Amino acid sequence: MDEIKILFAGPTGAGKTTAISTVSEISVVSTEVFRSSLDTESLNSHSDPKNTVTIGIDYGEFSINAHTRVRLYGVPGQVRFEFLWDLIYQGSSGTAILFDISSNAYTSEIDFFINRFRKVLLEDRCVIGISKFAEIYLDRVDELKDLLSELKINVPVVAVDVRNKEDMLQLIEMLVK
Ligand SMILES: Nc1nc2c(ncn2[C@@H]2O[C@H](COP(=O)(O)OP(=O)(O)OP(=O)(O)O)[C@@H](O)[C@H]2O)c(=O)[nH]1
Ligand SMILES: [Mg+2]
Repeated sequence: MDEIKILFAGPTGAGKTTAISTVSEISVVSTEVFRSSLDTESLNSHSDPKNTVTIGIDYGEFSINAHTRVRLYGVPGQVRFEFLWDLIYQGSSGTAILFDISSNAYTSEIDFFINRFRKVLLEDRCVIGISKFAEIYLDRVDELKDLLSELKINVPVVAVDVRNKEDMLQLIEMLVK
């Protein structure tokens, strides 16, 4: 059995935990807690913040075909857990970075995460997933694409509904083919 490790990264509220739960064939191991006073990021960036945030890692898995098992790891988006990102990245063969395009902090989130993962984006197999897309945000997609081309990063950018299994399988397939 082949094994492929995929990392999900991106800011809090982008949909990493949801994405992994959507495709996993096992009950997802996750470390969700109710938001605390330490969590200022989702309060600042989301007009309607979700109730829970990940403080450890999410883990799920599924078979992409008879002989390949995909192992999915999600890291917490809050920067106070940044030390986990490089740790969990080790040994992964693909990285998906998700952004909530409706976030109030969208510009600073793309700027921070694209620069933080610049080396990975330049050298590894990656895809950028845009969650909560709507046409009113088309300018924000251009903003992301401009940032990527400025940094000479050439990775696919796709709109996904992290709650939709087909969408998530398509995104993951871009990383395993
Ligand atoms: N209404 C709506 N909700 C969405 C959409 N996409 C994602 N969501 C919701 O957005 C939230 C995303 O939360 P999580 O999956 O916990 O985000 P996360 O990236 O794991 O966040 P951290 O663990 O804090 O880093 C979930 O409540 C989703 O149901 C969408 O298109 N529409
Ligand atoms: Mg999470």
